[in-house]
Amino acid sequence: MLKIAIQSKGRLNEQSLGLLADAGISACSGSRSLISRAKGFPMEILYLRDDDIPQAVAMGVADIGIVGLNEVAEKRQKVDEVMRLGFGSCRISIAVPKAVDYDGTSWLSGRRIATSYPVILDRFLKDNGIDAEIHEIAGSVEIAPAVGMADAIFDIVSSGGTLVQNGLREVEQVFFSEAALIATPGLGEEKTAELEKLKFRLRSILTSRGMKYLLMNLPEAAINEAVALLPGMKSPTLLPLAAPGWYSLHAVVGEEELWEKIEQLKTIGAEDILVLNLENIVR
Ligand code: PRT
Ligand code: ZN
Repeated sequence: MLKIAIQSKGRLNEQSLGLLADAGISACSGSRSLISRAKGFPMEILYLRDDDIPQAVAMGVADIGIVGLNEVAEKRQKVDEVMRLGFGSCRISIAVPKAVDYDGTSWLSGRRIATSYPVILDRFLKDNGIDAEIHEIAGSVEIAPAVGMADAIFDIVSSGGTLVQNGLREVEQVFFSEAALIATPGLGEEKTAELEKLKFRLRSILTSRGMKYLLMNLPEAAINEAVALLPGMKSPTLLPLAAPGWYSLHAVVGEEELWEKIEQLKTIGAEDILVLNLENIVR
């Protein structure tokens, strides 16, 4: 039976459990203990700090895990990256006090940089031939320049709000991260087969996220134009309505183009347009 490690609490916990739930896999209620048996898939769920997940998976304590790629890169453990999961997106960047006249990476030479990601920072500095002092701290990295502990920081940025609040400016985006499914290298035959089943479910969920199901009534004369606007997965579905000369048209559309398509469809005569959430796309 597969054992999956997920973050016990923190930013990735809810979305990891949400993704599993969408795939029909739920954690047994009330079990926020270290380990629980899942329902809906033969799997055990191990709750860990995110820092510990790469090592747990590398050692085979857990067969698979959901964790940020930043932790995978920082911990330098041997794990396979199975699938990117599209949430927990962030970057690790160098930021300096707003007033600093930053003129490129050479400014960093001889400076002190505070971070919780010394390994990724060290690689960036070496790649750029910069000799700077890495000051490793566990948390509240963003206050280090204000209290005189560092000249710059290297920390996770998402919206950028925390940097602004602390009078800092992002100057180098170094590492781009998102949550990923990782696995112990060389899983046995049985576990590899179980992982394939899990990947199949997750792929269908991830494909359907960001897609909407559109339904509308359409006059016969507008069919050709509507089909050209909505290529769909093969082509849109057309069903005749009881009213002569009218059809019901169904199609799947990406969220980012949804409103543009709706406006175009209205222009060619579509009426009563319904937009529905898509739960799953199985291919
Ligand atoms: O207790 P445990 O060790 O498990 O958790 P943790 O406190 O180490 O990590 P947690 O829960 O904060 O983050 C888990 C993972 O979420 C990270 O490793 C990243 O992969 C991902 N992630 C995505 C983020 C962010 N976005 C994020 N914004 N992790 C941290 N932040 C913090 C950042 O450190 C900074 O303080 O949010 C602040 C910046 O956010 P903005 O939006 O103001 O720029
Ligand atoms: Zn952590």
